[in-house]
Amino acid sequence: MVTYDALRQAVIGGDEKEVEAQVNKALSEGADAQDILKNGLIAGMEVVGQRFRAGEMFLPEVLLSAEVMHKGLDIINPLLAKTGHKGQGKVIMGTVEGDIHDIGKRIVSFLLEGTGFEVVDLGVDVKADAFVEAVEKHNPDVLGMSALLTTTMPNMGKTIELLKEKGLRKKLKVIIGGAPTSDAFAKSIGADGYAPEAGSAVELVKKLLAS
Ligand code: B12
Repeated sequence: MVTYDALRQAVIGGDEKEVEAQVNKALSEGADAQDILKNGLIAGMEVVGQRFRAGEMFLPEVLLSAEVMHKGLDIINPLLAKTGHKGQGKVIMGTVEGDIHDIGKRIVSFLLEGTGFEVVDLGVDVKADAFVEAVEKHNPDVLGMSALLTTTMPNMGKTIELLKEKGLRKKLKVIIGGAPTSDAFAKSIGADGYAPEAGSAVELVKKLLAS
């Protein structure tokens, strides 16, 4: 059986070469790409999140861990696509205008991809009209918006209003997240759902698409 201890430690320690070596080792031992993502890369990042909240890790270390996790994901991404895992639906993700925080949004995107969703990540500082253009272009099942600043949260509502204006709102589900947002805020702007972290974000998307 493949174990992911060393891979998790390499993510936590921000060791790029070791992450790549451990991902390749797991693959050569026959591990499933989705398993590597969930039990190695994301599990390592979860520890980073816990340590960061506890004040045991600092920002530059968190950023480094997120970066090396991405390197590991680059190796398995083509395999996730190849195994036909992408059939669950399409999700557009982005951080709203004025906001460049993307660590949490990327984790949500990784986890959705690892669970079989096709994710179009628009990046950070995404204006309402750019979200709407992307919806017109990609025709997603779900639009996910992230905001980490209280000053940029209102831009989520702006996007929803613009979707309504263009007659697109009913064609998709809209979900939001990011530390300052909440269930009550989601309701107040007319979003379909809110999730506090990446695991529950995946559950939320599945639930919304099943309803
Ligand atoms: C890292 C960080 C940065 C980095 C961002 C790097 C990057 N590439 O993302 C840098 C240094 C660039 C930065 C800059 C700034 N930051 Co900053 N930053 C943070 C910090 C320390 C951590 C955020 C983070 O990554 N958390 C870890 C991730 C994993 O958690 P998360 O983002 O919450 O995501 C999880 C959930 O929220 C959820 N989720 C997230 N998105 C979504 C989306 C959907 C659809 C769903 C369903 C779920 C979901 O799932 C994720 C995974 O579980 C926070 C403090 C904190 N404790 O939150 C401050 C913080 C957010 N920053 C803050 C500020 C003020 C700023 C600056 C304005 C500072 C300045 N004066 O320049 C700038 C703003 C720049 C801008 N225009 O955006 C404040 C915001 C205060 C407020 N109330 O608005 C905070 C809270 C710090 C503080 N206590 O003052 N920052």
